[in-house]
Amino acid sequence: MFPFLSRDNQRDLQHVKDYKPQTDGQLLRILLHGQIAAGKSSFINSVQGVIKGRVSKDAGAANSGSSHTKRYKTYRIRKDGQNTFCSFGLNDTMGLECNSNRRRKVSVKDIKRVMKGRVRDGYTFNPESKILKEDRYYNAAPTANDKVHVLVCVVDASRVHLMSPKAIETLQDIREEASDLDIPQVAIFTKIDLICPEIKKDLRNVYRSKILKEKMEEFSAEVGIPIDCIFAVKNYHEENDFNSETYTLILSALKHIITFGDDCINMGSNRG
Ligand SMILES: Nc1nc2c(ncn2[C@@H]2O[C@H](COP(=O)(O)OP(=O)(O)O)[C@@H](O)[C@H]2O)c(=O)[nH]1
Ligand SMILES: [Mg+2]
Repeated sequence: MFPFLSRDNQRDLQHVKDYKPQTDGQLLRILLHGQIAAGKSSFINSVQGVIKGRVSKDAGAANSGSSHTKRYKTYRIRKDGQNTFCSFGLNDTMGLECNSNRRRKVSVKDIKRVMKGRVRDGYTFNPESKILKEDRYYNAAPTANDKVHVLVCVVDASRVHLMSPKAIETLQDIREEASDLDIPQVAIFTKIDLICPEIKKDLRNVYRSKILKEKMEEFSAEVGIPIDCIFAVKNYHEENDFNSETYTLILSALKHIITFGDDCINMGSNRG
């Protein structure tokens, strides 16, 4: 365990590790999407580091230099010293390309199928075509465990102002598809250390930063994700990046994501 953990951190960490959906054996599935290099793989690494209490890049998802996740994979996190896994899993999608209409549509369709649980682990995304029903990784009969329970849009805070109208439209489309499926949506702003010298100096300034607040408000208005569903993090990125502040932000974002996902699971089971 990291030596800097506060009592609150320890309590929240235990909460996240102990989390169990009401139904036995149910997995809470968190789906990350967003543009290439937004920090999706790094966020998975950060979450793994937070839970495991240590950082090791090779244990996680991000390999420096490779930003293109093509294969669909569920990342489960083993609880330390135990042979059990946390009750949530993270999935990463191939980074969205928003340069041409054709690609855009395919991405949205594939993400919709992923949300419905129709894509099995191991599927290699193809930007030229959506998954076919004949594909061996196509899941014709998804169970509650295959479906996505919370959708997380990962946003590079340092480049959010550069997003093209098409990119924004794609995010709106994905958000609407998720709404149709009753899947809650949140956003995570990464790389906040790059946008504001005050934040870089001290991450505790995150709540005081005007620059960050403006960026979040603008994104919220454009994409339609409420401001209180947007969380800021600085990912584990370089050695010694973990300290009390980075840790607290990541753990807090994870805790909220799990709460949203749990609501979705309960809603589904109530509906029968
Ligand atoms: N400074 C900083 N760099 C980050 C942060 N998150 C990710 N990165 C870097 O951004 C690059 C792309 O991240 P990656 O996780 O591979 O993006 P992905 O394509 O969305 O999976 C990598 O070089 C990361 O080290 C962050 O919070 N702060
Ligand atoms: Mg990646």
